[in-house]
Amino acid sequence: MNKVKKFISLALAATMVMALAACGGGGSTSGAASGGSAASGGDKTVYKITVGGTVPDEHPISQGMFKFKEVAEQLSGGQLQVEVYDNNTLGGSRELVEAVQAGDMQMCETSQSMYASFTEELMSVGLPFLFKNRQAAYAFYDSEVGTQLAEAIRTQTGIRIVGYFENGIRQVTNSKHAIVTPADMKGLKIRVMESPLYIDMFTQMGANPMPMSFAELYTALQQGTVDGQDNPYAITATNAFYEVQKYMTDLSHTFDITCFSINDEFYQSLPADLQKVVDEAAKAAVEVNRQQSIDKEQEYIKTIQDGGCEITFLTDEQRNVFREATAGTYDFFTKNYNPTVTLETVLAKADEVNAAN
Ligand code: EAX
Repeated sequence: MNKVKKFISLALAATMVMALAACGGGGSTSGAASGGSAASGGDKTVYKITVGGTVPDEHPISQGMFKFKEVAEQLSGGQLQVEVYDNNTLGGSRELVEAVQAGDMQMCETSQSMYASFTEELMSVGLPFLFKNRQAAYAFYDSEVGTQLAEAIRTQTGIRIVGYFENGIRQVTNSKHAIVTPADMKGLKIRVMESPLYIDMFTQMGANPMPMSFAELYTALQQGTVDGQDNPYAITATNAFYEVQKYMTDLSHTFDITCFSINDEFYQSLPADLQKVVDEAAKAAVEVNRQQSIDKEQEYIKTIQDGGCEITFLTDEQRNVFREATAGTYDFFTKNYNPTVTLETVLAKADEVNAAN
């Protein structure tokens, strides 16, 4: 309730700033661009951008968003004013995507899996063991297929993806025992993201998946409402899930992409030069996010281990047993979904980037 109220008052504040700026005919901020804004023709209207996120300040995704703020404000000479509210301050992933779609808020970051409630287009990228490593995944998203996916989402949802952040390679944790084979998953209540694909994947592995908002996850683990969860090292470390989980398995079942998104109507309403600033700032944000994700991985692993959570690193053969166990998730996808960016397109590109990386 509190969060909702806070969110509404923030959204209203953002609307008021825009309205005032529009009425005032610009020139209202001393930091307005000098000489750089060709397309806005000297119009110094200030646009406020509220960005909502799901992870703590120190996480590479939030660090990317802080970079976005810095670059966007600097390149726009203050015409873009960006406020970042990370760590679920404005709501969980679902609320954030809904608010951006409704235009109540301008931007957000959430896992791609959250888009399953809005469109089928991005679901296939959540299929198990699709990418060989993070470099292959980056190459996939930075290819024409990544662009096609973003375009399909934009036309279907009104949400424009301006950057593909690394959320990370997902690993499984639980409080009961080490997981080495799918048999070890039996009877474990594992919280999964609110996507039918993840529910199916964990069912195929033998677990009892429970979809739940990420915002409720720490408490659910602490209170034993669920036995386990899956998230990349970065999240398990920065959200301190190791405090309430004893075992982790480096399963690497998915590489999860986080969409850095903007309400498309808002984006289109910006003068062309400011649209370009948004694009450039998002690019800088993605660079920071990906570099930090790589640089800090070992540190996160150590934090988790030092925090008392034992990590099991699977051999390729052991991982292959999980790969075979979850092959049915591909059939589940084919039976239930028919996106315009077809599964064939996604799989062909995945094969290509896997071979090259
Ligand atoms: O956006 O829901 C999840 O487990 C995600 O990895 C998290 O929300 C980060």
